[in-house]
Amino acid sequence: MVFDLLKKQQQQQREELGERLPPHQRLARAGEWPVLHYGAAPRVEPGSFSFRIWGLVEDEIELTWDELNAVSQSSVKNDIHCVTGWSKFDNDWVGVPVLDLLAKVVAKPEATAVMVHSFGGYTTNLLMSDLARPQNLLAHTHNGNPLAKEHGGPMRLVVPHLYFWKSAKWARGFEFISRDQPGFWEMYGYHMRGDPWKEERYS
Ligand SMILES: Nc1nc2c(c(=O)[nH]1)N[C@H]1C(S)=C(S)[C@@H](COP(=O)(O)O)O[C@H]1N2
Ligand SMILES: [Mo]
Repeated sequence: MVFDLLKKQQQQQREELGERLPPHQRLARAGEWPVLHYGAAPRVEPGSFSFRIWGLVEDEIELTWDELNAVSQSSVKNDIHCVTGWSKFDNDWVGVPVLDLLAKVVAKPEATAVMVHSFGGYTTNLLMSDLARPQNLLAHTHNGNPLAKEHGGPMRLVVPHLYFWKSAKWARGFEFISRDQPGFWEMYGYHMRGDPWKEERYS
């Protein structure tokens, strides 16, 4: 009797998890947040920080830390899915909504993709339709704490519907481009888009 109940409970848990866990992902241990990046973490100080949008835009913009944060602030809760197989549920982020920032520029009609650039040289590509989404943030706070340097502090991009390599740490700008082109990991064989629900891991 008790055993049946337990089995039923476990089954229910697996089903609930299944709805949130993309194929072949496993949940990171509670409190665990792996640090993954190529090369050394760059030192980025809010005092010398600037965020630029350039390329196929009518007028480029370059915002200081204060100007960027004055655009607007919002909170988003989401799940992280890393292509190496771990997922982390219920991340609370605070930062600048990408949509509000994009509203500051006028894209040229041929701008269909974006190269995201980071301090330190990292790049990753996104379709404009994947960048211009209400859930995307330039985040400076994670679970109530300033984003740690090793996780991309003072600011990283968060694109929750794609694998986490698209969420560029130490983000410094968006370059609007006319044709989707591979960024850093994409040149090494990672998928151009990276939808975890379709398991777009490598191409
Ligand atoms: N600037 C920069 N951002 C990056 C990377 C990187 O090498 N450099 N790695 C990506 C990859 S592959 C992953 S899985 C996540 C890891 O983020 P985390 O260290 O906060 O878990 O950052 C992504 N953003
Ligand atoms: Mo990754």
